Amino acid sequence: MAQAPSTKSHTKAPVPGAQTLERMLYYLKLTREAEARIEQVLYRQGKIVGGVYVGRGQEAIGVGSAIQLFDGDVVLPSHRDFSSFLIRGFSLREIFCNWMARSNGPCHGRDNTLHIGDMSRGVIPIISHLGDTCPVACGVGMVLKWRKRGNVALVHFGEGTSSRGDVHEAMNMAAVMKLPIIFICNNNSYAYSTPTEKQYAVKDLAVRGAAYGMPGVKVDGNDVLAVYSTVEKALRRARSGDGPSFIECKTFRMTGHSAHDAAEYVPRELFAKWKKKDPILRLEKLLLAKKVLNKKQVDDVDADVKKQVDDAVAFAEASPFPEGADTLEGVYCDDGCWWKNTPVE
Ligand SMILES: Cc1ncc(C[n+]2csc(CCOP(=O)(O)OP(=O)(O)O)c2C)c(N)n1
Repeated sequence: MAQAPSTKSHTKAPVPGAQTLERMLYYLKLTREAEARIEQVLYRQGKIVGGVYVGRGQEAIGVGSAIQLFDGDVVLPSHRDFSSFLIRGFSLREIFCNWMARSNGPCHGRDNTLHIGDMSRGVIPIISHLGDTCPVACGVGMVLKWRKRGNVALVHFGEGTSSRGDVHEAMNMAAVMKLPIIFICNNNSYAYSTPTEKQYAVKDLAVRGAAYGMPGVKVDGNDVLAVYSTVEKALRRARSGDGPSFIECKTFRMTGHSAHDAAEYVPRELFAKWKKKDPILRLEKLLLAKKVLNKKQVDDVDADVKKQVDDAVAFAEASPFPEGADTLEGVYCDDGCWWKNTPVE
């Protein structure tokens, strides 16, 4: 990843070039294929440790935002933002080892799913207590502001999470302190089995931005280019020192809440309606129409993605589980603890 450029130099959101468009399609497809393998194959084979939450149908949000981050920026993903991990440099091998609780995974089998993070890659691990990531984003935002390098924190959460008190407190604090944070609400229409109309009384959550004193924008979360340009504007604002933004990405959860949930409470016609707006097919169609890629190149991406997922699964399956005693190592902090020995910049 490159350094953050001067941010006051351009006022219009740039259209992504061919290389970025190709990378977007690649990460969309890689995310979809990897999650499908986890949810529809490995979970059913009993090889996944713990629950499985995927972001099928909402991949454009993570891709359209993380793809434009720089060195030193920080992302705080939600449980459905697989792509943020890939784009920030986690390998599929690491990720699959974590889902399968193998000792080669970042958690060495001590935690599972996407509960992984790495400050050197600018990723804060998912926090299970929904909403808690937003105050943490404020802490990150304060450090980034003090460092004065034009970096931002980008935090993802669902519309259900957006009703939690700590999210409101964090957004208020970020606005007052002009912290460089982008609050991205992945509004996928259901919080577990609760539809939006049973959860909040406004039509669009985006209106809340103004209530905190920050821009609030709604965007089609299934259109990766719309997400890209909306996030780009918010990034530019944050990098310039003008403070946070709130972006509501409208999308749909094309699965149950998790792999054990058949989502029988969701009317079937909603799936049919949103399938027509599939973010991957939309971008693929556009790139073919604009001749950014031809059919053979798209097929090559599909084959490459499948090969990479096959490789990661094989690697994880061949990796050992941790030894019993290892599972406690590094869980409690002692004098060798990394943060006690890390000088504060
Ligand atoms: C504080 C808290 N309450 C409840 C849960 C259990 N839980 C996990 S995901 C989820 C649904 C959250 O909905 P939303 O924020 O809209 O995100 P989505 O799962 O739709 O992406 C719930 C209730 C939790 N992890 N933390």
